[in-house]
Amino acid sequence: MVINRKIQTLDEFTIQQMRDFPNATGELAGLLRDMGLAAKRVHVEVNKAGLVDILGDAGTMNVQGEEVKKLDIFANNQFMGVLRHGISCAGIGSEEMDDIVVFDDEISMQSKYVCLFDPLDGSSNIDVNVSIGTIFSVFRRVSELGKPATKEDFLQKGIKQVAAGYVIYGSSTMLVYATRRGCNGFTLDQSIGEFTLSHPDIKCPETGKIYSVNHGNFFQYQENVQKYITACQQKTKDTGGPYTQRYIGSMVADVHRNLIKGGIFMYPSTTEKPKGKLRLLYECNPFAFIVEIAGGKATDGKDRILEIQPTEVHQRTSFFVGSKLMMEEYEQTK
Ligand code: AHM
Repeated sequence: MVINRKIQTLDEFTIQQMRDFPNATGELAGLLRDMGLAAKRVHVEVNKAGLVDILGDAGTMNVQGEEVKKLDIFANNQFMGVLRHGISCAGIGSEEMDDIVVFDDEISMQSKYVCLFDPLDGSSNIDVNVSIGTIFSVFRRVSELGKPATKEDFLQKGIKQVAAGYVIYGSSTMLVYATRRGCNGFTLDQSIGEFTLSHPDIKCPETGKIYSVNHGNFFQYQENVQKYITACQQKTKDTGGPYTQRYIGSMVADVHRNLIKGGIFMYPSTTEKPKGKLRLLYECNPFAFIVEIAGGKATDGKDRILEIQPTEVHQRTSFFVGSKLMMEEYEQTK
């Protein structure tokens, strides 16, 4: 049998990266491995979602007599479970839970990281077989090791993230994560059950032709946003266009596509949602970090997302993210 030595798994990659740092403890590599493990379990479940009639609806018993959980609850339990039982995480914050959860066993209290996540983003797409995802953000604790994590560990500016990533459950399942050293993508090779490096050193193209926004809200957006969207529609060959509108309604899928192909994603505030819809800590911060590391930009329409001082775990913000030149074009629209 010929073994393809070019294949590098997520574990091999993170361990190799760690070797460059003589003082590294391996905790971050462990945390990323844990996230990969939970992602694989969610992948299996997401791929069964269409069989819900056979396996049972949420809240009922499936054919094995097990209670069927809603996919987002299932995903939350998986990510929380691996982090609780791992050795790298002192606590979590999740879209699915009102408050942070602090792991107060002896081992977890020695861990230097906390993690925030949206276990299953794009919930409106779960039942219709459209790509959904998981988003996560990792901070180094500011509280004392050996003691329980505190809210301050979670309410740090996005710029302080040590790592951030997402998993897209799409035509294939991919895990993408960024640290200050770069952004890399791993595709799940189902034949060996491992995430393998498929998109090394991802760079967001400086510009692109895709804009992603919910057009249904057009008349609720502020004037400069309406003007920018109109300008996108008016692009011709002579002005760098024509642009294409692509909006799935799963941010993970929309931003992933624009990260790879070049584009801009916008979820502006609306008259109905003046603070925006998306969550700063586990939706916008991680994507802002990933896209900036890949060379793009992210703002709330005015200020850099990563500089916002959070005041609550479930805080919302308007969100603009994507290719550098497209973001600058938006910023210049008055
Ligand atoms: P969710 O937390 O209910 O999944 O909502 C988050 C999702 C994002 O993935 C997506 O970009 C946005 O909501 C779509 O919202 P809308 O349907 O208002 O355009």
